[in-house]
Amino acid sequence: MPQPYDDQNIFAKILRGEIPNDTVLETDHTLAFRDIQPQAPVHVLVVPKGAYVDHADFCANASDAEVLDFTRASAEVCRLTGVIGDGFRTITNSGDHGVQEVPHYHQHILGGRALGWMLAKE
Ligand code: DGP
Repeated sequence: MPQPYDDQNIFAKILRGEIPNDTVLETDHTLAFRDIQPQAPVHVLVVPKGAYVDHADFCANASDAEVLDFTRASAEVCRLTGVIGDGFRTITNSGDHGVQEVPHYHQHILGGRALGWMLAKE
């Protein structure tokens, strides 16, 4: 059973302008801003403005316009931050195993250095 959307989550507050952010790009349906705890020289969060809890919620319930806008915004963030040439990684965490901390769907874009293996080898 998917959890209900919590409009007090930190990204909802950022989207409402209640908390400042370092914006990289804003479009009709998407806001992209720098992560407060960057794990690489470039670490940007791409966030739909709509109230979607996680990847499954966004993919199932966002409109075509929102999905297209999000996808194009993500690509534009890569271009604006200059990571395309050397490469980058996109990550979406979901649920307990994915360790999603903020319950508003988002994509991480990481780059600016060699990022190593996708997952730590055990
Ligand atoms: P995740 O585990 O995928 O839900 O990652 C959430 C990310 O959100 C994490 O890298 C830290 C970032 N974050 C948390 N609070 C804030 C905030 O207030 N501002 C910004 N810019 N990023 C935040």
